[in-house]
Amino acid sequence: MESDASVNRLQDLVAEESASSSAEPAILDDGLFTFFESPGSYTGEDVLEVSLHGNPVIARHFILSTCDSLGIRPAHPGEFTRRAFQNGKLDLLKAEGVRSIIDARSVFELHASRKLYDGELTRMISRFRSALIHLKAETEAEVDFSTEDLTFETREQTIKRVQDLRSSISEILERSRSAARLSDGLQVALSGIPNAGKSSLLNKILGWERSIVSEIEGTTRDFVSEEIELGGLPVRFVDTAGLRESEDLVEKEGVKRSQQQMEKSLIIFHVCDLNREPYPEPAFPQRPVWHILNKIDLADDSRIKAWREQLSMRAADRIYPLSCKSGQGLDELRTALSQFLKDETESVDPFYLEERHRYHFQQMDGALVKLLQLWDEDAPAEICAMELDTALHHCGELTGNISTEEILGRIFSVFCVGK
Ligand SMILES: Nc1nc2c(ncn2[C@@H]2O[C@H](COP(=O)(O)OP(=O)(O)OP(=O)(O)O)[C@@H](O)[C@H]2O)c(=O)[nH]1
Ligand SMILES: [Mg+2]
Repeated sequence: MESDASVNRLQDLVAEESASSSAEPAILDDGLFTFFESPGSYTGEDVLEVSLHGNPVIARHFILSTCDSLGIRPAHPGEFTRRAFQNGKLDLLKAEGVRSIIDARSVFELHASRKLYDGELTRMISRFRSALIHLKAETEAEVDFSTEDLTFETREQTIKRVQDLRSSISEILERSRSAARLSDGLQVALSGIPNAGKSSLLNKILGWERSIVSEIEGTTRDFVSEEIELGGLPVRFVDTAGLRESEDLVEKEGVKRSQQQMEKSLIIFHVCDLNREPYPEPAFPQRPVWHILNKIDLADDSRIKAWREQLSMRAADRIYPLSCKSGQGLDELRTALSQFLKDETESVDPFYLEERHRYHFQQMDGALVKLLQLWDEDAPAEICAMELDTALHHCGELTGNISTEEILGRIFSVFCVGK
């Protein structure tokens, strides 16, 4: 809530309210009023924060109704951050960073979002902007002075500068693609014949009974998936229907879905039933396959050896004997998976871009491609300058220097209330 007058009136009204209602004790609760003076607050305006003891009755009857009578309304979703943006406390990219920090599902995503909030993208765009302004000034100079004054070498250097800009754009787009792949694509599919123990393994990994386990073959008919954080990364485990030939239409569909889930996964856990003689393994898509030799509690060493010999191992494949019943071997599997994911993601320097950012970067790049073409065709400098204007326009849209009401509304409406 804001404005000095409202704050003073609020304090008076709370005092009056307590004094006037003789049936109620004068003091109902203690609260804390924190005043943030403009421009030092988050929004840049005077802000009074009221901290109460979380009792909804007190909040509703004494604070919210008092606010209401003073004409102070509840905030819209994202209104505080929007005001901060409008008062120049943060740029649009930083405001979007606030949201992705709130939405981050893992430490990995938090780091990537932090870069947006800390202004890495803002700094990069500001470099793009100065380079574009520089190019524009030179192009305008061409309009004013004749081309004979400019040497061929200068044009070559300018082309190189545009090409450098294009490579920076493609690098940032690629980094954002890897970040998206990592947060969407860290999936592990649990596959294998019916009754091997896929659902038991899913439940053990999650630590709760997510999937139905039974001795009946074909218990899981559709896939069941759940996401957890492992080694700071979001990982989705998908328990699938047991792979077997079937005439049953529902089961056939389940097997088809299992295949699709395997295709989408980074690794496949092939769950084998050590209680049985080695049987031929199903055909897997080109992914690392970790053979989980389950039910070691029921198998002797010769059975484990027979299984090890029978499995066809490619370079990336591994074997983990374990028991979902006793829990033996599960920690080794968890540690190995965390390490594998860490190795997979370490080389990536992730950067989150929203769809909106990607769009403007692509438009900027498109304008630069056109500019190079126009130079190649010796087009008049005025026409070339127009492409630079387009690129500069998209730069401005990214940081929010140029933004329409509609775009701002869309960005801030997805925030939660109070942010
Ligand atoms: N002794 C022993 N039994 C196990 C182990 N893991 C699973 N089981 C049993 O094996 C049976 C099948 O387990 P599920 O987890 O339902 O197997 P599934 O692979 O999901 O089977 P479908 O859903 O039919 O494809 C159940 O009776 C489990 O209790 C284990 O490590 N040791
Ligand atoms: Mg199952």
